[in-house]
Amino acid sequence: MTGRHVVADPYPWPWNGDLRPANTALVIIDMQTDFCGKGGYVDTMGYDLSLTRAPIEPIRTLLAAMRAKGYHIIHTREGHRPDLADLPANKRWRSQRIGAGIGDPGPCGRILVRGEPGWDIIPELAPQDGEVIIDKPGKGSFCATDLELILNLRGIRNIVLTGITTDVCVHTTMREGNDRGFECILLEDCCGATDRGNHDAALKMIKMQGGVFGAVATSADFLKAI
Ligand code: C5J
Repeated sequence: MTGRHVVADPYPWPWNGDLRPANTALVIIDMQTDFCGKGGYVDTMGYDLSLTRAPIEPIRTLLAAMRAKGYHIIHTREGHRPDLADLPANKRWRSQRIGAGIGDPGPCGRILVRGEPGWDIIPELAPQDGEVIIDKPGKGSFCATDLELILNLRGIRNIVLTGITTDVCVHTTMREGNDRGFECILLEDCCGATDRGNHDAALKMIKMQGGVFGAVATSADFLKAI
């Protein structure tokens, strides 16, 4: 086996050993107050914030190392236009049904609305000047965004997935990226879900069929490889 590989499950990643800063992006998904901060969307729904906050420190360490080595860094934010023109009625209805209406006022401003305090990326993982930020109205980062164009223009082939939540926006983005031919890896300690069982199930799904969506590793093994 030639090239550079991460010890990963179910195969040494990436498949072709071509792991370089120029062709690899760290994608940090939705590390926003709404998903891991007090008074945000996830907190309003009553889920355990310790689960979605768990990846903050591992991502911070990884981010510092990858910045230092010159890897592409991409952040995403889930959120909607203030006039809610990009919010599907059924998405709004479902959130209102459980008392966390997207677009409605909350302790961190209007829930999941662009420009509101809850929609901001948390200070610990704030983007630096020059890093790409993708604003997305959906769960997947490729849907109704320019992410694919940016990856292609930069010659990026490998995507390192981190962020929250493992089973929703991270998984959807991994599936979208994989279908587009990108080589994806999810770093398990750099992700979190609102339910531990869902986090574990999401990791298991990736590993089926020889790596149906890519591979899974720890950030420690990833850092060793780079
Ligand atoms: C959710 C996300 N769970 N960022 N969004 O609604 O995973």
